[in-house]
Parts: sequence; C-alpha cells; structure tokens
Amino acid sequence: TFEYAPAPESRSIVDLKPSYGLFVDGEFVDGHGGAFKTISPATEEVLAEVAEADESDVDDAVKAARRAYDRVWSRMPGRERAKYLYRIARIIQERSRELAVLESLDNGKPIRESRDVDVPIVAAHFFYYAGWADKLEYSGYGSTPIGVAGQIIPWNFPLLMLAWKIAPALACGNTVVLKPAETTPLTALLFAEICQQADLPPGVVNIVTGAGATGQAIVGHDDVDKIAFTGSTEVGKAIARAVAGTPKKVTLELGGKAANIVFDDAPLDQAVEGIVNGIFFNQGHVCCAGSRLLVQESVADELLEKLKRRMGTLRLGDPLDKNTDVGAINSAEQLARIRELSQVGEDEGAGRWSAPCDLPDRGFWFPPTIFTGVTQAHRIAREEIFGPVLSVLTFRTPSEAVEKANNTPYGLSAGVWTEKGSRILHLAGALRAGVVWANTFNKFDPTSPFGGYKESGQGREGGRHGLSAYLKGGDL
Ligand code: TXE
Repeated sequence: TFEYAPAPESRSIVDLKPSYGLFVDGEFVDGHGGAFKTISPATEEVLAEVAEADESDVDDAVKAARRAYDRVWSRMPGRERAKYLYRIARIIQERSRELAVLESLDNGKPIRESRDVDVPIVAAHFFYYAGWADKLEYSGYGSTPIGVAGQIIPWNFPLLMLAWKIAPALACGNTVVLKPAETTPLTALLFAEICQQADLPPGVVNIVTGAGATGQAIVGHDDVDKIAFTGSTEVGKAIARAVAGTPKKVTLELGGKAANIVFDDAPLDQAVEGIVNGIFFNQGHVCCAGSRLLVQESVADELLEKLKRRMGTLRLGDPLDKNTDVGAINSAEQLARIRELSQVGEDEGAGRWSAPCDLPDRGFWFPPTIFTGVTQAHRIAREEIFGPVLSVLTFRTPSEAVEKANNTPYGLSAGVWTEKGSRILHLAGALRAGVVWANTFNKFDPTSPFGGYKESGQGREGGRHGLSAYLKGGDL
C-alpha cells in the first residue's frame, strides 16, 4: 500500500498577518485606496485585510520600477540577473510548504495540487528563465528589454501566473508592477517577501493589490511599456482597446472551451483519467480545461459508465486535507456563474449528472458534474463555465470531431486520445488551438509555449517564445 508522506499542510506553518500593505520599491507600504478583505473560499473566514492601491499608489510603483530599470536592472549583466532569479527559485523551494498552504487557503485548491503541481512548476519557471538571462545575447532575438511591464493576473493559479509573468520579464532585464486578483492576493505578497529575502534590488518587482480599477490604472499609465494580462476575454478586449494607439506592447491570455477528443481505439481507462484531470483539476478553474468531451459514438456508453464510476471516487472537501481531490470554488461570484450556466444546460434539455457527495455547510462548493446529450447549439457547449462541469458531445468520424472541436470562438488547447500516431499528427495540425495534448491533458512545462488562437488571446508565454514578449523587436 502507498502512504502519502506526513502531511505538510498544517495551516500553522503560515504566518498570517491581520493586514497587508502594497510592495513598492522594496518595502511594504500603506495604500491610499482603502482596504479589502480576502477570505477562505472553503470556510468564508476572513484571512486578512489587504490594501487597495489607487492611481497614486500605482504611479509610485511605476516610478519605482522605472528607477530600478534605468539605474540597476537593465544595466546589469545577464549573468548577474540570473543569480537573483536562481536565488528566488531556491527560496521558493525552501518555502514551498508555506507557499502551498497559503495558496490553498486563499484560493481553495486542494493542497495536493498546490504542493505537487503549482509550487514546483513556479520554482521550475524561475530556474528555467534564470538559465536564459545570460544567454539572450546569443539567442538571435537581440537582448534589449522593453522597460516597465504592467502585469495583471487572475485567481485560478495565483502563484503560477505570477511566475509566468515575472520570471521571463526579469530575465530579459525588465522591471514589473504586478497586480494579483482581488480574491487571491496573499501568495503574491509572500512572494514580495521572498524578493526581499533574495536581496532583489528595490523597485525591480512591485506588487499592487486591488480590484479592476487598480488594473485600469496600470493599463492607463503612460510610463508602462508593456501589458501582460491573463483573465476574462471581456476584460482582455477592454485592455486591447485601452492600449490601441499607444506604443504599449500587449500579450493577452484569455478564456477557453477546449475539446478533449476520445476515439474508439483509445485506451479508455487512461482516457478517463485524462478527462477527470482535464475538467476537475483545480475545480475546472483552468483556462485550458477540457470542458467539452467529444467521444466517438461507438464507445460513448462504455466511456461514460467508466467516467461516472471514477467521478464517484473523487473526494470533495477541505483544501488542506491531503486526500482531497476537489476543493472549493474560488468565490461566491464564480459559484453563481457556474450555477447559472448549469441551470441553462438543464433548461436547454441536456442530461445533468453529479456524483453523489455531501457539500460542506459553509464555503463555496459545486460537485463534479457532467451534462450528456449536449449539442453545439447549447450554451454550455459554447460558453466558458470555469467550473467542474463537463459537456459531453459525440461524433462519428474524425472530420466531424475536428469540425466540432473547432466550432468555438476560443482556441487555447485540445486533447486527443487515440492509439494512432498518424491521427495525432493530423489532428495536431487541424485543431485550431495553441496546444494539442495527445493521450494526456493539462501538462505544463516551463520550456513549452502556451497561448491562444482567436478569442483565447494573443502572444505566447513560456519557453523561448515567451521571451519575445519582453524584448524590444524580439518577435520570432
Ligand atoms: O475575471 P477578470 P473574473 C474567465 C472565467 C471567469 C470569468 C470572470 O470564465 O468566470 O473570466 O472572472 C483584473 N482593467 N477567466 O471576473 O475580471 C482583475 O482584478 C484591468 C478566465 O475574475 O478578467 C483580475 O486581477 N484589469 C481566466 C484580473 O483582471 C482588470 C482566468 C482577471 O479578472 C479590469 C480568470 C480592468 N478593467 C477568469 N477588470 C483565464 N484565462 O485563465 C478586472 N481586472
């Protein structure tokens, strides 16, 4: 029998302060826009009060970033910048338990995911981009950084999105002003502490907490040279409009409605694991979630039976319990959105099924759910639900599968399950998605580029492609 290592997930290892300031120019400072509370989505308990940055705070942060850029960071040889990034990566590893527990507390995701997936990949990003810092001169992209990067991130992977944004920006010699999402600010502030611990020069990283207005102040600031945004398609479009006609560079990573396609020759048990991972990982709060299952008609009944059986084994509950598979929904607003679209699915005639499970009395919860008999006309086949809800469609031929998979305004990811190598190669080219996984799903690696087609966004993050977003004239 396999036993997990003794639980590292005791909440006592995080040192929660009653209130948090902004991180500007290497120091924690008071904000001028008041404060907001961040709560645990699993219990609704208030975790801390956090400063809300107003325009003057954002201006202070941008000025600090500009000074650090001009005087220190952009002039530093790449090999010196690398030392800081390696140091940050090592501290992340050393403090990984604390980061994982805080992430699960503030976000609601299972500790097994924050501990085994999020935090290790965060460290890997800093190691990976540290390795680029001294090699940019030879990479063929040129090595001139852009300047001050304004970075706005969502709540589904608070630390990982921070790493995706900050590691490449710093490696190239840029300085940053980053805004975490208003429901998950705490790990970004712990990361600020790690920057202090690593002796990162003041102003290279600035963290301004707040809601949409703080994000707007970053986007509208004249001295910000680049905007990197991950979040909703609606806000992404608003940002693209706001920077149109300015010299700012923009990368946008937006929503998705990925197809996970299972052919009749696929190893079905393995496919079931990939489907579960594709849609129930992180409660389905994943932009590249496999939220549409396309299954070949001849194996649909067998696959669904296996899938339901597997869903019955998922344990929903306390995010800090190492046996939990499905944690809390991040906010009351997100829960309302998931409930509303699920109701639409029912009203439009799709068959709804959830694994029987008791939901905790407090907090925000939604059981793993599938909808069968879904057609392309259904809203739940077209709109991002961003929760643990899978829409099941069927197909007969490979070309029908491709047509259905591509019939979406999005194009971030897709999955293919088949034993046929030639089919994988064909679909990888035919599917209009930034990443196509074959016989796996939701695999992330710092060396691989990630980004969307169509309404899923523009630009790529990760890998060497991710560097071009932070270098002048660095387009590939
Ligand atoms: O996103 P927002 P929300 C999708 C998902 C979800 C929906 C809404 O479908 O249900 O979006 O989520 C900041 N200018 N995704 O409302 O508002 C905001 O403070 C500048 C998919 O949380 O886009 C936060 O830091 N910034 C997605 C960040 O934008 C603004 C992940 C994202 O929040 C702003 C999250 C403005 N006008 C949601 N308004 C993915 N691609 O993974 C808000 N913000």
